[in-house]
Amino acid sequence: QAVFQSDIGALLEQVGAGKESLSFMKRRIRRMAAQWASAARRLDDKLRNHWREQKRILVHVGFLTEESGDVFSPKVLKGGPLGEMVQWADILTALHVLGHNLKISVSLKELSLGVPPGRGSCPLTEPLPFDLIYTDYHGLKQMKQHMGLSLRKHKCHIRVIDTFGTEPAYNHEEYATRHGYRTNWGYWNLHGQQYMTMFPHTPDNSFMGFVAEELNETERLNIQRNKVNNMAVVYGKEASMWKGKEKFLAILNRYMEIHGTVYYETQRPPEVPAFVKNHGLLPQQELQQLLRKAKLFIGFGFPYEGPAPLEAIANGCIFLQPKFNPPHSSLNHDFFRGKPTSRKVSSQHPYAEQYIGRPHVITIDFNNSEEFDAAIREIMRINVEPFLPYEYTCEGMLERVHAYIQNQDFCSPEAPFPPVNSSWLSTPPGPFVLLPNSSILTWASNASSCPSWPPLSALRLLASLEGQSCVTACQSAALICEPALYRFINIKEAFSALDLQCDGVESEMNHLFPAFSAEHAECSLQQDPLLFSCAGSSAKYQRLCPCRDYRNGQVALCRDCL
Ligand code: U2F
Repeated sequence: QAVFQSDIGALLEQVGAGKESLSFMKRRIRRMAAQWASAARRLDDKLRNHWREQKRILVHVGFLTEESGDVFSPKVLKGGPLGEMVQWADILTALHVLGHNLKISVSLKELSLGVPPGRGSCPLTEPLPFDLIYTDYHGLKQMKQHMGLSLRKHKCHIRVIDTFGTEPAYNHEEYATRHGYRTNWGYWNLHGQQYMTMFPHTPDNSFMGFVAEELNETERLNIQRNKVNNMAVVYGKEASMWKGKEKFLAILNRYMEIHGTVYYETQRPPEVPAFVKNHGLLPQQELQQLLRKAKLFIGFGFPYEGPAPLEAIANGCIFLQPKFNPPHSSLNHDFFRGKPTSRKVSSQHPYAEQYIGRPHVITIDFNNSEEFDAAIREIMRINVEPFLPYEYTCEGMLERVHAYIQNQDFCSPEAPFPPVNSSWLSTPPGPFVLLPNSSILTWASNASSCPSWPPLSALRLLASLEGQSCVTACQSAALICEPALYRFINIKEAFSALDLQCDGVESEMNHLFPAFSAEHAECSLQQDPLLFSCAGSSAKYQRLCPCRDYRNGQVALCRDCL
């Protein structure tokens, strides 16, 4: 059984040393230890009667290995990306605090150290001495090189930490190759939910996340007392992120004192105007202090989808950011080009825009100077409280990771795709039941004995509009698309339950299926479960969507998921 542990000594020792990235992660783990410990106590109380199995877990951080080139470590103190390091530090802490048996590897050499003595040099051969392996795309490549064929056998144990997400159409080797979805990141034929993202970008992947600092009552009061109404901090620790932003900075400078945390060597970078008070790159802790005083945290479009806006909002800032019209994506923007997703990024930080919103987050068209000017004046006028969504607190992350570890199963032969039991399809009452006053169908209770996570009781079936994805269709019913439940609705009875009359039923590999084509009165089922996908739409199809409810502040989990 896994027992919560709040002492982080053993974890720090395992993380090792010798790289700036590791030092950054260790500082973070130390700084947040007390917060994790109290979250663990709260979760322990909440889960009191749950048996939690202790897992043997290998964490292989591929992007930090020399063999992958490790471009991140040398930039830690120079304004390079820290988001990934923040996330890995938090993943390690969460797994440790949950009481699992961890092995950490940041080099190919260490990858071999996990082997019980006498089993050869690679730990990842038979029998696999781990229940779970957390890695990233770099690590996956390395394991393929070192495990050869056995990777295929063991890949159900793997979880890939993947910042921006991977959609099923890109993940499926044959489909990606045939339909132009091949990218350099690969087509690994994993289950979509084995990819774990930094934000809940797409329900096709699992949302791993990270944490931000939480405030106690005294800190909250102090923040309210010490807020400086005309103080702004610019989001962007690298000078290039400020390039071409003179116009906005000049407008902002009319109203507010502007602070920056831009890395520099000897002189102020030319991109940062003289009226900006530049502190240079700050240690995380000092950045938090600066954010506690500031009223506004302003983004100029890059970096995309990082942790800093959540930290700013958690410290009582308002986050002002540009809307992207048209949205940025791998189809039209260099940064996303070649990434295995066609997700449309509607602003610098869609999570902040869609999940948090006003008054904490204001998303506007920066090309409209009047709107920009008005937003700044509004920000100086309004008061906001510090805010952190539950899913980004330590307790929220522990709860989510716990639920994944105990329930997600991509290995059992009957999971994730057991055959549909024909008795559930019998009529009356049939597998689906219409909820009163609604067009959403729920699975009949006589099927609730079917083992599934999320449980079948959470399933709500609906048909999207033509041209609408299941992500959007479920959202518009205040639900979330749940790819793990597709297998239950990939049956012809689902069409009739929704009053969609099929002249013909076919089964094909297409990431939009199951779907209905009104023009041909044709019902199409999905042939390959790996292609079940919430993302994707076509004007030709109304898609069938398995939606579910979610917990307030914890979108990854349905109400009955714990
Ligand atoms: C994102 O990476 P970034 O590292 O650019 O993300 P940020 O939001 O800027 O912040 C990461 C952390 O850097 C810290 C801050 C955040 O936790 O507390 N920091 C700091 O310690 N000192 C400072 O002066 C300023 C910030 C994203 F996370 C990556 O996944 C993407 O690859 C990248 C590009 O889109 O953006």
